[in-house]
Amino acid sequence: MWLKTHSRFFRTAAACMVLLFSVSSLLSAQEQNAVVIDPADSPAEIVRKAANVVPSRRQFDWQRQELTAFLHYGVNTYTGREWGDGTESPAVFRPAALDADQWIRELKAAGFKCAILTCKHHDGFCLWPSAYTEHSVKHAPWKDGKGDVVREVSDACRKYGMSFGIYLSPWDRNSRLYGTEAYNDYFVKQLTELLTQYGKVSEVWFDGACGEGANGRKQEYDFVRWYSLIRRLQPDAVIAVMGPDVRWVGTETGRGRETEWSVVPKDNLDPEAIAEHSQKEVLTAPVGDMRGQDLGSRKVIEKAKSLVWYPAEIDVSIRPGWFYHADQDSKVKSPKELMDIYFTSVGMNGVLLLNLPPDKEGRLAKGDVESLRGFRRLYDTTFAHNLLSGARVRCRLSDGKAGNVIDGDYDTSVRPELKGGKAVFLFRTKRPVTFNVLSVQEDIRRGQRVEAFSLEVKDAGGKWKEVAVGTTVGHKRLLKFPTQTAREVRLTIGQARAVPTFSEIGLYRLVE
Ligand code: FUL
Repeated sequence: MWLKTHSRFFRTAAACMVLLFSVSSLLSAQEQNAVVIDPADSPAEIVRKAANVVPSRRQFDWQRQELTAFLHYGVNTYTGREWGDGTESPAVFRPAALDADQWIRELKAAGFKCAILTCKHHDGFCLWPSAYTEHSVKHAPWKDGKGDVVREVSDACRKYGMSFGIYLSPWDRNSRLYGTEAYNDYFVKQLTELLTQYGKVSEVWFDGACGEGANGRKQEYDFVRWYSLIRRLQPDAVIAVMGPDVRWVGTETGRGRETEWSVVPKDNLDPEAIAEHSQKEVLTAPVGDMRGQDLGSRKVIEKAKSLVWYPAEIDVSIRPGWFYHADQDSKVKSPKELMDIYFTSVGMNGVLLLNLPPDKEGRLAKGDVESLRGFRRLYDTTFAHNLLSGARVRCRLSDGKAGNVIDGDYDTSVRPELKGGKAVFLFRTKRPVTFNVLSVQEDIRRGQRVEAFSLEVKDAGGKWKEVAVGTTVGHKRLLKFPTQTAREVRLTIGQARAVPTFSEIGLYRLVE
């Protein structure tokens, strides 16, 4: 089923691609998240350019959230399907005790920063009373047709200080307009409702699926128009997946890449457009298959025509399906599995988008809530205290104070001096510490630069022993290794594209 989803995603994404356009919203010089590669650029110049591509403000804010949630909810919750066909009667939508407050309260308590609701999935049923279709909650028995799930979720997000995001499926198997130019107008009207009537929206998630509509026709999506509408109405919102700001990691397993570059080639960018509007943002829809293992190595960027900051989002469901199915109650991922996913998503320079599907009653099911709470307990026990805090830190620095990397504050950082392309941080703790996790964070506002690093501990005989190696770091890289006890550890940056800026370095103990 999921493989099918993937292949459909890419077949249809390819068919629905939009090439390029530029909009006039200004980026400051420091916020340049795209660069043109000149055919005459030497490999060293290309590496230098890559090292200086940085996230836009909205991409940076998005990345710092680390944990975001998906809420798949709609007629499928009641029909037991994953993809509705658009013929479902609104009468099936009858939650007995819809409690959006509970969804958001639990997510907040688990450390999540944003919730993205499927306002409309492929079946076309709208969870808000859209003025432009009858296929919505306004014809559902729930609250006598006066209900609005989007309102309840966005209000709850505001109440708990969470960001709110929308999933609006371009593929609509209900609308009779689908497959005609009028559908793009319809989509713009629906987007406008969602972007203007529910307060701040921080993420807009576009799926690549572009199947046939009720009349057997396919739609050519007007992504260009949608993007510019979003930029105008919600300029801080990132546009994800079939969007220019956030890239789909390429799996739905919760696993990113060991080597995850946020700076990748985007060859559909028009170099002239970037050069001409060098202070302006250039937007594109994603092109091609970005599921490969190597998206941004030196070998790959050398062949690029342009490079952009395009970070990975890792979407995965807490259950086998995206929507709630009672027969999957025994297949909810355990706290340990969620913790593993944290390591392979956030810990691999990505943002986790974990799906929690509300059940037929309209609540997060007991098992899901228990797992979520268990995950949080495990997270807190592991990461509450950096075992390096209070340690003596030695490093040849070009900027900042060495202690900045262990002060728990992402905003204070250091830049080591690179000697022969390498840098070493030496930590000496007051007492021996026992750990099995290394956490390293670059301040990505200064670019993503580390290409290789390793961790060594000094053993009882005074010998250095390597315990972990990694490649890229980016916003966060977590490495697990066999438990060590030591007082002296050293982190070596073996290769970097330019002088990296480190925000935080930590050692932790994960008890599984
Ligand atoms: C896919 C959709 O087809 C699934 O139903 C789900 O919404 C997932 C997040 O994206 O492409």
